[in-house]
Amino acid sequence: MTRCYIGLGSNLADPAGQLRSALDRMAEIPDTALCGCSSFYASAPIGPGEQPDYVNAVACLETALDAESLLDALQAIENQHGRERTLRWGARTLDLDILLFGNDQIASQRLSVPHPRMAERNFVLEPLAELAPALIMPDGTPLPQLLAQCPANRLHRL
Ligand code: A4P
Ligand code: MG
Repeated sequence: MTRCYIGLGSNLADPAGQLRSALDRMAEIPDTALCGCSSFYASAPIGPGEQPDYVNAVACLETALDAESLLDALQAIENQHGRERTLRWGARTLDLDILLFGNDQIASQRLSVPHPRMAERNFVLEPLAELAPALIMPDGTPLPQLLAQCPANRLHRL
């Protein structure tokens, strides 16, 4: 089994409800167990134009799937939640990102893991630290060091 961390984000159509429903669906992914979820956080949007605030959280999964099969399952859940891919970093009903997949470092056509922008995003690092405060990144960097270096973006726990 591989322990992985999934970033959840939504800023459209009842964001907290989208996250709760996504967690229910994630608990049903085959050969996978949902082992925890952080608090939900409100965060200022990073991206183009005027957008509503996001609700963000991080969930922990234990899975026997490989990373691409897990991505397939997560993308199916995004699609069930009416996700439309129009503008990069545009507003969305549901975004599910694989932040970490065990200690793997993956650079394929479909996957970059660890998620390449997670170190700059307090809406990822703060909830991740709630679940795994002493986590060490695959490159050996301790999570508390990433948190200390992360730019401040408006964020509060809901
Ligand atoms: N992909 C590559 N690596 C991964 C990974 N580790 N996990 C590929 C998931 N997918 C990964 O994703 C585009 C493609 O990335 C996928 O087909 C997959 O093969 P997408 O979800 O369709 O597009 P996106 O999310 O708009 O693009 P991107 O670049 O992943 O965006 P980010 O970096 O996820 O940023 N502001 C706040 N406050 N909170 C947020 O949650 N999220 C974003 C999205 C922007 N601003 C935000 C937030
Ligand atoms: Mg995404």
